[in-house]
Amino acid sequence: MSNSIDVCLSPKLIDLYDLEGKIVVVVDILRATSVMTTALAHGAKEIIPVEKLEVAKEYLTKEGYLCAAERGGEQIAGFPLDNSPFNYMKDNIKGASIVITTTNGTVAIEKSAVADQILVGSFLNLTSVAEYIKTQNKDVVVHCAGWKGKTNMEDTLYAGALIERLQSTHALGCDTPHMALKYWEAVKNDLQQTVADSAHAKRLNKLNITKDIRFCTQIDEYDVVPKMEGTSLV
Ligand code: 3SL
Repeated sequence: MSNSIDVCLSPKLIDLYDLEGKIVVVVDILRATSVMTTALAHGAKEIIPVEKLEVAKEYLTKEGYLCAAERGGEQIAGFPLDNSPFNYMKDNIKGASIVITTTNGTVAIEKSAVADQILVGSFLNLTSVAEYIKTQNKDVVVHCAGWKGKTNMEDTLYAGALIERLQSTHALGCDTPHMALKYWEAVKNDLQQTVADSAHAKRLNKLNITKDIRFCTQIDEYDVVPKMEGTSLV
């Protein structure tokens, strides 16, 4: 096995990882990377992820962009789109250039900039991302977006699920990939309930956002492999 896979559990830890020459798979199961996967699967032309709200606001007055902004789970006033995957399946998504800023997911994408390739992963496109990686002969770092610098269950579980699919081609780096894999193996048969019990699911429940949680834990709903090309995911 000549390639390796490692897991960074939070954007606050990403400076500890050498990303140069590697594939970084950014994951924010609830909900940013599940939304991005859904939008591209429903025909979006591109997604422009931006970390800063002020930068996203600049696109509001530019022609040809559909803008989305979320902080703390809630839609930011003045932006036409929120961060629910169900709003990225509609007719207006087809062919759209979507600009999106979210609490954690877009932060993790920007902090992965030096990687050779940045992919967006979710349970919705789990196997497609794994199969793509197998064609690349590159080391991989799974970059979990977490929540405001803290680790979360659902992104760690995704890392474990991806490692399960890549363990025949990628050696496990330090302890984190082993931890993620063991955690995934322990709960994978009860994924929906496990994620439903997570801190962010509880936060979303308080905002009456419930059906998104179940949707984002579906495996292999789509076959897209979102990849950064310049400033856009395509
Ligand atoms: O943190 C993020 O990037 C968002 O996905 C959070 S939320 O699911 O929209 O609350």
